[in-house]
Amino acid sequence: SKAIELVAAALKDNRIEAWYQPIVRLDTEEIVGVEALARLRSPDGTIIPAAQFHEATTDFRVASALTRQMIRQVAADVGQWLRQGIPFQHVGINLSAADLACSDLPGNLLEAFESEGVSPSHAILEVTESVYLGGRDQKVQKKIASLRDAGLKIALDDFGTGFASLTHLLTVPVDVIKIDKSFVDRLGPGDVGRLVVEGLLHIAQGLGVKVVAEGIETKEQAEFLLTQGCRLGQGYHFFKAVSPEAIPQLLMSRG
Ligand code: G
Ligand code: G
Ligand code: MN
Ligand code: NA
Repeated sequence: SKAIELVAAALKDNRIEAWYQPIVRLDTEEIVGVEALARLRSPDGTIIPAAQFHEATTDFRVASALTRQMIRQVAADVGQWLRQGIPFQHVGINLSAADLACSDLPGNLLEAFESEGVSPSHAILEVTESVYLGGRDQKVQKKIASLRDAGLKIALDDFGTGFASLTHLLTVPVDVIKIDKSFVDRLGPGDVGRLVVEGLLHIAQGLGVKVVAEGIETKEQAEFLLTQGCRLGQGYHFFKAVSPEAIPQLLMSRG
């Protein structure tokens, strides 16, 4: 497809970049982490968001190469920030189905981080249900276990949008749940989103799992989430993804 060719060409020419969206404490708006988001620089210099080439992650070869490039970039950026003395905590890295099914993760991630002198405990792997593929697969279970043994954390991304979200809480060791934007969009009185968020926060609290609400676009959403006990969030109300060059100053002033 067009997206696959676009990404394959960009990988070849080194035109895939990691940009970073801050994750904040909803009470103080302090930045507690960032999510790495792939951006494609087209030959004319324009930045293309992942939404426009996301389909490429269905091609296992291109998807593995994309993740490898993102991991290398993230490790290099975080290494630089830490050496500069920036108060850096966590970076979320989005995985594709290919990464747990067939690529050499965790090996390449641990290698990339080690070569930049970055502890893997700074990384949170964001896996969606489709990435996890049910979680009963022995190979996938073993990879997740060895990643966690190495100090990485696991976040369930787009939580609530799959067919078996709750089942995943039984089968995957989870450190963070990311509530999908589709629920955050529907927090009005009596809205289903509100009920889902309330229920999820209750479940997460019982499990001792952190919750991040995604796609927060208004002050009202942020305030409602906070009153419900959701402590962390991300979204355009706070920050869009920014280039790596913008991160040190953001973390120095808001970290
Ligand atoms: O950044 P944006 O809103 O355009 O992202 C659109 C989609 O692409 C989201 O589902 C996001 O999780 C996904 N995405 C962004 N960056 C990456 C990446 O580095 N790897 C993978 N596999 N998915 C990504
Ligand atoms: O699937 P995932 O949760 O990784 O997707 C994250 C994507 O959502 C990113 O590509 C990011 O650009 C986008 N995003 C982040 N915050 C907002 C927001 O407040 N509004 C909208 N529309 N998109 C957002
Ligand atoms: Mn994500
Ligand atoms: Na999401």
